[in-house]
Amino acid sequence: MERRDFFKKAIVTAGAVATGTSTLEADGTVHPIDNRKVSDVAFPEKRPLITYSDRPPLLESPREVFTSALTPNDLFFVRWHMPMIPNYINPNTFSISINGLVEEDIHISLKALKTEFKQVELTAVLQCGGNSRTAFKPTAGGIQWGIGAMGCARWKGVRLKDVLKKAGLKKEAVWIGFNGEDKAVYSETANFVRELKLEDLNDNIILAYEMNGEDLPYLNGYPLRLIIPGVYSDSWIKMISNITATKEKQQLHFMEKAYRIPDNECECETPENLVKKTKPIEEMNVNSIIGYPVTGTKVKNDSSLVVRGVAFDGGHGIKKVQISIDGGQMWVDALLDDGSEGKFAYRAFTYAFKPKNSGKVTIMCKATNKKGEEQPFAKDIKWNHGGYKYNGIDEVTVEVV
Ligand SMILES: Nc1nc2c(c(=O)[nH]1)N[C@H]1C(S)=C(S)[C@@H](COP(=O)(O)O)O[C@H]1N2
Ligand SMILES: [Mo]
Repeated sequence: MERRDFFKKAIVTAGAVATGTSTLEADGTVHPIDNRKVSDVAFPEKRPLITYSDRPPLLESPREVFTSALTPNDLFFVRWHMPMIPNYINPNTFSISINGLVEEDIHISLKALKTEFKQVELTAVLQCGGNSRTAFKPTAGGIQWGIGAMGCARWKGVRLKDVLKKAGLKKEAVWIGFNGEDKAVYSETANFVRELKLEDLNDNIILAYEMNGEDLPYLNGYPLRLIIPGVYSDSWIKMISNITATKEKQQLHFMEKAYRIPDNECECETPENLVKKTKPIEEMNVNSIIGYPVTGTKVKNDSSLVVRGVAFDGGHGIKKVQISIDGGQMWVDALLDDGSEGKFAYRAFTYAFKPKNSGKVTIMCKATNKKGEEQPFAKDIKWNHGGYKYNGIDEVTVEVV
């Protein structure tokens, strides 16, 4: 499909897509980080999602999505920084350029990427560093995401390493910069450019053109994006058009100012005492989310309720997920899926029980990874000004009737 006039189409299809998806509508019952509703309108290739902005598109997946190890493309969250996103990409002429400290400046077409390089596939969680930011008190700067600025997909593409090899990196190259097709409105404003240190390059970093067996959705970076398993997605450049090798670190707004946390043991600070020395957010910490039931669900007394959710970390692997229905005093192991999607993927979990009393019951889930790291209680989460890396124990409250 040629993505012609993408945003024009958005306006036409919006109304049509919105009807018939009522199962995903939030019920409006309030949980501190769970009180938002899906929009009445949808973007092309997307079902209605929680919408923070339509230019640039900022769309969050509702909680109900997190019951399986793979997130459907049309329910996958969307985050762009720049309002100027091309509304037309021609896959027949699209190419990516590689320049800077390379033997030869080259362009590689999408077709050449798909046919002349080794194709690889892996499953990985894509999570914004600011996921669940709204749980930080006092309010931290940035989009007030609930729990749904994340998703997990099977990505297919080529190794970044192989593409760089084709251009021939010069010995002096230390940094690799990535630029997408999106642009700031004013030329003085920084574009969304990110860098990787060459020494951090590994076989799992890929340029992907497929997501869950289909072309990337336009809003998730069609036709090509970077995948860096295990780390927060701020460097997973979408609609990638250029790769530049340099010796010196470029002084980039989105590297030096944004997406950084205090460089101290607790990675924390207070609004009164902001920490000057900062570091990039990088590796994802251990986390888990309940997808079903959602807060406000009515469940029958003494009949079986199956709690479902997902757990993940930065690639060490999930050891266990535990459930508590007594406010976090007693914890019982949930059942984990077989883990066949690999160490960078969600582990889906289930836990069945029969509520024994009517009234409100709060269900909590807590993941522990193979390094022994476990999620802290929400009240013990330490603050940082950007509201990054939240991984407090998740909870939903149901009504037993
Ligand atoms: N070109 C481009 N790539 C980008 C961004 C962007 O603004 N422009 N945002 C990054 C951030 S911060 C996130 S969280 C992810 C979001 O990916 P998604 O929209 O596919 O969910 O894309 C990353 N890649
Ligand atoms: Mo992000």
